[in-house]
Amino acid sequence: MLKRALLINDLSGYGKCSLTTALPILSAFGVECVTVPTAVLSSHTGIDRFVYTDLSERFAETLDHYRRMSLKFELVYTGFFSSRTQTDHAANYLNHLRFWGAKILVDPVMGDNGKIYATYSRKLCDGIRALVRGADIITPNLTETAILLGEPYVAQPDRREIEARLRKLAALGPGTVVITGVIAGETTTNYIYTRSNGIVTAVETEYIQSPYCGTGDLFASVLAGGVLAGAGIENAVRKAAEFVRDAIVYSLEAGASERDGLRFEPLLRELIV
Ligand code: PXL
Repeated sequence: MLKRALLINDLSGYGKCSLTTALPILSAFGVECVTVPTAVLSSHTGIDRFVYTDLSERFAETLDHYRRMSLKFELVYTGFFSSRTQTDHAANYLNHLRFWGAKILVDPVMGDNGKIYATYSRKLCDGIRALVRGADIITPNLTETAILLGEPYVAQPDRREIEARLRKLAALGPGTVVITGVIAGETTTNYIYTRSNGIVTAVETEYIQSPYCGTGDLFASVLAGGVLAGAGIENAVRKAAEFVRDAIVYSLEAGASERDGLRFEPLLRELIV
C-alpha cells in the first residue's frame, strides 16, 4: 500500500539539504510526499549572500487547505522553519494529524557545532521546543539538544551525560529520542532512547570527517523512510547512519565541493524497497 508523508521544511535551491534531500530519499522508499515549504532559498544559509524568501504569510492557509481535504498521512516529518507563526500553526495541525494516526517525526533543526543558524531566534527555538513536545520521534544533534534543554553545549559528552540528556528530552514528550552524530575517536554514534522500556541503544558507525551541510537532513530522511517501511527504530537508525556515511564517502570520492553538498543520487537504489 502506498504510504503518504507530509514534509514541512525549506526548499534550498542549491546545496542539497531539507526538501531537496527529503523528497528523493522518501520517493526512493516508495513514499508519496506532500510538501509545505517554510521558505525558499537560493541556497542553504551556510553559503554567503543566500537569498531568502520567508513563506510564513500563507503557511496557515496551506495547512487549512489540507485539513479541509481531510488528507491522511502515515508520517509527518518537520525540519527547518522560518518563524514562530509557522511552528505554532504546525503544532496545531500535527496534533490533529496525530489524533488520526500519523507518526510525528520532528527534526528540531536549529543549529550545529554549538552555534544557532543565522535565521533562527530564541522565540523560534521555543516554537520548535513546543513541536518536540507533540512528537513521537525527535532527532536533535548535540547543539539542538543543548538548546532544547536550555543547557550548555557539550561537544564531547560522556555516556552518562548523553543518557541524562536523552531522558530529559524524552521528558519533554517524545516517546523516542535519537541524539545524532556524537563523534568520539574513530566512531560516530547515534544514541536511541525509548521511553516505554527505558533502554538506551548506541548505534555506531565509523566516523568520516565531512565538510558537507545537510547530513542531519539526510539522516532524518532515511530514518523516516525506514520507519515507514516498518523497520524497528534501531534498524532504521542503523540504515540512516550507514547511508549518511556512504553518501559522505561517495561525495568526497566524486569530488563534490563543500558548497555542492552531498551527492547521494547514485546511491538511491540502495534504498528502493
Ligand atoms: O541542514 C539544515 C538546514 C536546513 N535548511 C537551511 C539551512 C540548514 C543548515 O544550514 O541553512 C536553509
